[in-house]
Amino acid sequence: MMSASTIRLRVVLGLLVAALLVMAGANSNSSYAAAGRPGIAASGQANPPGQTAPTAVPNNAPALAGCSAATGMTPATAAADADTNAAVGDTKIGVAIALSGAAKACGDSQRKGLLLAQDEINKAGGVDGKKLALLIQDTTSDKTQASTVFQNFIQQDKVLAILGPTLSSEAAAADPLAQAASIPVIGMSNTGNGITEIGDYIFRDSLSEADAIPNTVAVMKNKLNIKTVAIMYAQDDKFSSDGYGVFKTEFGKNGINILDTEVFNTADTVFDAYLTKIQGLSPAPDAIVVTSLLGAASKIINKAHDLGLNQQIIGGNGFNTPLLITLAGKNAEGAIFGGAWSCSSYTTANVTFINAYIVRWHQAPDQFSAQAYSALKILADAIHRAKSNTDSKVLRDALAATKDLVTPLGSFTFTAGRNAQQKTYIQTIKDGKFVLLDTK
Ligand code: 1QQ
Repeated sequence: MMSASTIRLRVVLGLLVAALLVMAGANSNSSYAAAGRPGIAASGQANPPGQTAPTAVPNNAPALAGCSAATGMTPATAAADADTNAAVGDTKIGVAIALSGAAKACGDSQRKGLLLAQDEINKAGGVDGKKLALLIQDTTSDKTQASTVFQNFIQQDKVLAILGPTLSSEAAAADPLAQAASIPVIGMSNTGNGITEIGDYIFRDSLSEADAIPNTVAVMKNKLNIKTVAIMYAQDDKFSSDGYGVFKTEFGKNGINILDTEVFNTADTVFDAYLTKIQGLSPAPDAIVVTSLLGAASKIINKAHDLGLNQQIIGGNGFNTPLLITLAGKNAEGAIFGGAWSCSSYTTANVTFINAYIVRWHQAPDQFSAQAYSALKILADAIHRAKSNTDSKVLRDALAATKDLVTPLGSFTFTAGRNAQQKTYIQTIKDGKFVLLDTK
């Protein structure tokens, strides 16, 4: 029989251990500067720099708020947002995003995701005591300007790494410059083919359309019983034309017949002729597939509705922003598309991100802000593990070694090819909100 004193001793010891654990938890939230070592999060995963231990998962209210239409989404003004401030000793990161032009909506979301992540990291003392400075430059959605921005980051600003550019078209032109200069790049929204094949300094945390679209097509076949389609894409945009290629291949594999293909340019604003031709098809296609950026996609959806075309609309990565609801309104209801992030994913990291984003920007985040936010956290974690904020070669290797990092995108690991590997969320728009499509 255990003596009274032994029991008392054990209780005291137990309380002591618990107190120590709590104190260890509190410590972990301070910056690397203070503790110099990562803390422990609920998942047992090390806290990346600047990420507070996840709060308890609240019920679904915040997430639902995160799924709403893009209320209050104010397009950024390029000039005002170009930030080149870096204090001596700061770790300089180049950010090449589209703050004007065809991809402006995505660039604005990326800027907001990055600034939120930067706030969190720097408020926690930065990475190993050094603040992250984001040198934000507007690529204007143009590949030549994107290359100029990269060149300036490499030759003038001597950045440690580059985040961006927004479009695959821009990346195909600019990324080789960074590869040649051995400057690591993380693409945050590049979903086109062959981006990371540009070289071993090129990474992306954005799921490629080559990975996402086969899942969308499987749903078209197995869940929606679609047998015939008309497909529309922008020939002068790499993401759009690569997306068309993937859809075409997958339709071939799944016995889905392409009745008509309509080719347009990103700057086009009038789609009557293309849609009237589709309306004249007999038999009519079961679905209209659109792989293009947001601007053209929303105009096509509105014009199809005006012409009385009521086919199922299927989209690509360009649909992954609630601004689609703002621009196409009720006409966007029922559109189906695949993506790499969902406001309906209730992981602690995602709900925490959605909460913080809504508090910071008074609006819902989207996939592009989640990928940008995650990209800076991935980069900060790699800088910490590289134990250097000057050596891009060591950083490249640390990035390649990123494994199971907790992010709003889920547990993140780069593939051997420096791509993202994630599940595809098949979403639709219902009552003005993004919701997961029940694919069972
Ligand atoms: C790409 C895309 C675009 C939709 C990003 C804005 O997926 O260019 O790769």
